[in-house]
Amino acid sequence: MKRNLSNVKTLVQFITESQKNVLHATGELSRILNDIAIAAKIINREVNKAGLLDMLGIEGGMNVQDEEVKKLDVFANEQFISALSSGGQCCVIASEENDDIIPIKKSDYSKANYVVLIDPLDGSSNIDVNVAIGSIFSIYKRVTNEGAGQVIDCIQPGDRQVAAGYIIYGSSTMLVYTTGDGVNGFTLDPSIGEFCLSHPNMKIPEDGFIYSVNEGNYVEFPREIQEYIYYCKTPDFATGRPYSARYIGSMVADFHRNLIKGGIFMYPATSKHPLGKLRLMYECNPLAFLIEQAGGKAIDGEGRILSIQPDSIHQRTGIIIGSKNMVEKVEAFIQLNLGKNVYRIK
Ligand code: AHM
Ligand code: MG
Repeated sequence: MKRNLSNVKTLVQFITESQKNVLHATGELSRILNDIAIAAKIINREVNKAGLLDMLGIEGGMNVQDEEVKKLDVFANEQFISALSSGGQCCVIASEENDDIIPIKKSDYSKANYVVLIDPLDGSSNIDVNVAIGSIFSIYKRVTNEGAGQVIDCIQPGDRQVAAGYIIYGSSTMLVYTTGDGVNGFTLDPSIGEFCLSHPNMKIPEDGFIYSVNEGNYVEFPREIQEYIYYCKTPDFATGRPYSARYIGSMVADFHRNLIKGGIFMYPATSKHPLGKLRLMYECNPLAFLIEQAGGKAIDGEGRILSIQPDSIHQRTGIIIGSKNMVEKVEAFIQLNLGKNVYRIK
């Protein structure tokens, strides 16, 4: 069936209309979201032709055109930094790819009220096998008053995010985001080069039938996670068990599937990663904001992800995120094991 273009709402139109509903909106956040979308389209183009252009090579090598090869994650990082630096709304960027914060030095800071944290290309081990990967972003208001942003602007608890989202480069490319008023998904229409509203007001089913975890780490998991995994596999007609196991190894892709179908994603602390593997500021907080806005839950094993007070930009955490009733079931297993001398999630 042919789509009637008059019924299509682009991301730019949606952002502009949403801004009109916010009293005293200045357009600064809208500009940042639009800049992120532009960077995402450029990254999408390179992701799509990665195999053709030898973009998979080692950074610093040469491609067939004798151009310097940049790995895609380095390329994606540069695109986001460049897009966010040029607008004048962002006072500092923190990226999973950079050890230190990236303060934005502009002569006019009057509108640089925002802080953006990015995981430019998550799941990058999946690039060279043509499996879905993603970019994740998280936006805060600055806490310092003026000048270039500082670390303190970046290490705010997740519940202070003003917007968050991700781009998934999959069988189609989607941008999904929230500004704290629900979650909306936009699919990139390559024929017009625009993200178009395709998944309005996304809600995760309260119950799900999919669990996503790297079960290869099973013996290293805390007792409660082992017990929950056993529960997932145990047949029970009333609750639809056994559940299906699905694990891509790209958090954005696992999250996106679970958001649409219902499910739970877990990356608990292990003996190899005693503080968890995934990054609080770049991966867990933004996805936790999205899941709560979609009606789900995200915990670290002791409490809500969004309530964690971070102490460094690259902090790691365990995470259990997804359908409300599934996460609450894990919480029940945690309660059962409280006080027992077992290896804890945190
Ligand atoms: P990355 O930021 O280096 O790409 O690592 C994060 C990724 C997540 O996307 C994914 O969920 C996880 O690492 C997979 O890790 P593992 O291979 O240990 O299961
Ligand atoms: Mg990552």
